[in-house]
Amino acid sequence: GSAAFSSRGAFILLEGLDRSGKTSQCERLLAFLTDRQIPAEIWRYPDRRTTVGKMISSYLSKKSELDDATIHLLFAANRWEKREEMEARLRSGCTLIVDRYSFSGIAFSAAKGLDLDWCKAPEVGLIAPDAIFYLQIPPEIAAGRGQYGEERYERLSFQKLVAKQFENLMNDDGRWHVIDAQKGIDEIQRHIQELSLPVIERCHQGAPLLDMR
Ligand code: FDM
Repeated sequence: GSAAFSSRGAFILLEGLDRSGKTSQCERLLAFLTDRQIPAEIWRYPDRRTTVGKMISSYLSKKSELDDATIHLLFAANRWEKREEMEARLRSGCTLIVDRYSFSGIAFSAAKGLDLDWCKAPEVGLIAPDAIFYLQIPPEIAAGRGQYGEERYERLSFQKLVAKQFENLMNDDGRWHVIDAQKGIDEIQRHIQELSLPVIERCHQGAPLLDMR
């Protein structure tokens, strides 16, 4: 489309377990949009490049220990520190394809047993996605896609708990799309593209930015 710049870009989020294929789907969606002259870029959380992100990265690679509440708040802070820039990018007309966000934050911490409402609280007021694609895959199948690495959380027993939390977070407000991540990579991508284009169009037409609540 050529009506691309009239208003803001869309915030398109991909969520799912490790090995669900989020990252390749983000890359393909970027290539697709770029081809169609739709300005877009990929963002991923955690953003390990910031000071907070470096603390998170050190925790994930088990180079440091933090209690569950503290790491939860650091992940949230890592989104807050990028909030202004995110808003500016969206308002400039750029669509953001985001690889993990608040729902990973909530699901991973709640899977450890932290109170769900407490987990949600620091996310309130962040920018909310316009569409969420949940790449759904049975944890056993994801685990079978290759050896987990050495990072924290890369254990089947824990991934099962995270999956339960994700399913619990989904709702029918129209933004959530459950995608069968066991389908072929091209089929999944076509599905994501078809669902994304009308959302991007709506945002270009001036649909207001949403807040996490
Ligand atoms: N993760 C990610 C969280 O626990 N909370 C968060 O807020 C976010 C964004 O960190 F295991 C977890 C999810 C995953 C790890 O790994 C980050 P990747 O490979 O960078 O997605």
